[in-house]
Amino acid sequence: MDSRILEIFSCIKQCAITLQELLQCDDSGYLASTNASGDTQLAVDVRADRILEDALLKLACVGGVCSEEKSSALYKQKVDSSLVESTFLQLDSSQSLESSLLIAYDPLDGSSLFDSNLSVGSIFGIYNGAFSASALVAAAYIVYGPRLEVVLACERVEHCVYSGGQWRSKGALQLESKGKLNAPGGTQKHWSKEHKELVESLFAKGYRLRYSGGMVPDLHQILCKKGGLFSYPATSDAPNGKLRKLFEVFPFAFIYERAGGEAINGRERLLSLSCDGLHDSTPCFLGSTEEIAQVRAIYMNKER
Ligand code: AHM
Ligand code: MG
Repeated sequence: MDSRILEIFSCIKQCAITLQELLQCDDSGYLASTNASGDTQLAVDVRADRILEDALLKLACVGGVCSEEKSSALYKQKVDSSLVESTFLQLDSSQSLESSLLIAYDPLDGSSLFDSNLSVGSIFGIYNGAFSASALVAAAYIVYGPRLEVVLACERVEHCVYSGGQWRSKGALQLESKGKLNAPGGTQKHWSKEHKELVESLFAKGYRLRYSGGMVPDLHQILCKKGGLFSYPATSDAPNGKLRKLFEVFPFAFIYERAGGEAINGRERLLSLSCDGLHDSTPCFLGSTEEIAQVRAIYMNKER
């Protein structure tokens, strides 16, 4: 594996320990501020964002970062790989470096679950030179649950658990062609007729509802149980879905494809989609191949 990606994975594992400690605090309060998507920020969202920004930008191989909590990307100047923070430039989001890895991350996904002590996560997409799906070369996520876990995807999808002060590999995660779990996101009264048909057809086939409201634990559960479907569709109140391409959807699409599954927007492969803005969102369906075939059958039939 590319040594730069190994270095980033190692940094993510180190940050996971720090962030897990941060989450032990009892501060589930909201701030007065909102992020670029208009979500009210928690104090822990902002603190997690800074911890990751500081750690990732210290790596010489990282040329820039952007996050769900930032309105624009932060790029290093091209001239020097040992930059200190004061020499970072904040540039327009359309600018990118040619030869450095860029990281898009969601520092604390599902943070609205934090006050009720449900699992939350962090998500990372590692992009080569530009924030676009075709430049995605690796992805990772952290799950803060009863255990601290990370999943790292490059050629394969490695599942690691923090135990006894050490990271241990639990081997590769691989999906079977069909599962039993159904995790349908979005407000039901805003679902389309096709989406209701899809969800009902899965339940009629015996699928079980497994939806926590946190995409990291929901998608992690499907991976660990080897199959199923996670969906966050277009809805009447959010025609482009809710989940953001760079920080959430593309990294998980990469992970699911590497694990033998598929990831589409209803018709097209998610990793073939363009991305015009840092905070663009898309409808998304991620799962094992049989469930994705059912999504295609229903959604593509709609267009005939
Ligand atoms: P966030 O990044 O603001 O936390 O929002 C993303 C989360 C996902 O983890 C989850 O799948 C989705 O929002 C849940 O949304 P909903 O409550 O509409 O089902
Ligand atoms: Mg998120």
